[in-house]
Amino acid sequence: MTLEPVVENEISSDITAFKKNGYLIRRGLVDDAAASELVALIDRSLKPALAPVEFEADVHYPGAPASRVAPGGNTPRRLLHAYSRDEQFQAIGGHPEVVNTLQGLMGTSKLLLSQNHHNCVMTKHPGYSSVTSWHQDIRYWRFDRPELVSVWLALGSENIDNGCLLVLPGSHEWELDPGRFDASLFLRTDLPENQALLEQAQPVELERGDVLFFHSRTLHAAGQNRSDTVKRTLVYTYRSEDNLPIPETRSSIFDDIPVS
Ligand SMILES: O=C(O)CCC(=O)C(=O)O
Repeated sequence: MTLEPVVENEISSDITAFKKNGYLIRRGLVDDAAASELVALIDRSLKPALAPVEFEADVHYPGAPASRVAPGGNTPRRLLHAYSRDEQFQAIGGHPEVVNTLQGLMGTSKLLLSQNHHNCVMTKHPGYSSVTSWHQDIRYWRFDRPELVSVWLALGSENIDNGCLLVLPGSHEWELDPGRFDASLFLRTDLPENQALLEQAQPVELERGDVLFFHSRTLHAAGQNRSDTVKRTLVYTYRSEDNLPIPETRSSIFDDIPVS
């Protein structure tokens, strides 16, 4: 009798799902103790908000305070440069299960974590959070190939009520004319030809310790936090060794970190 190689099968079905959908969820990838320690660390970093910080008022997204001096203007949106802030953040960046999953999804053994993209703790506070419209992350990134993967670690429940991510499955493969996007490269929701796409939206509901892996071309969006607790998510982006940032662009400012 031959035994089924269970782990191999899981990995290959994950790869198939990722190739089809442009995203993959791995439940409970980070254990509760590590996730709780990260929550405590993040909360210590929010009061007072430790620089570098991006505020809701800086993003100018729908629902954001108009300026830093408007009501809610000092609400943090992102704790930037997460990787260099603390060893606990670094541990997640190089977490063996994260790296192992990425190697399978990206078909490479040599992975680097970008210090230039995401590399932040996204927070969504009750009261003053904003809407993120439909976009592909790659729109402002510059690499040899538009093939990066982001890792989104939920540090609490993420659902429609608190502004979880929404994705358009399979959109990483779509070739859409430039006219389907606005001047800031958000998908235009006013166009009738985009409605059929938007109807395919799926919420990515997560619990603490769950990790979403998503392709840099996957269209995604998120709503406001209408709950009464802060939502915290750690987000990193990875490239393979042979997919280089274009020199002198935003993608090449800081060195990428080898994680395998
Ligand atoms: O509002 C959110 O949580 C989504 C953020 C996002 O999509 C991004 O920063 O690329």
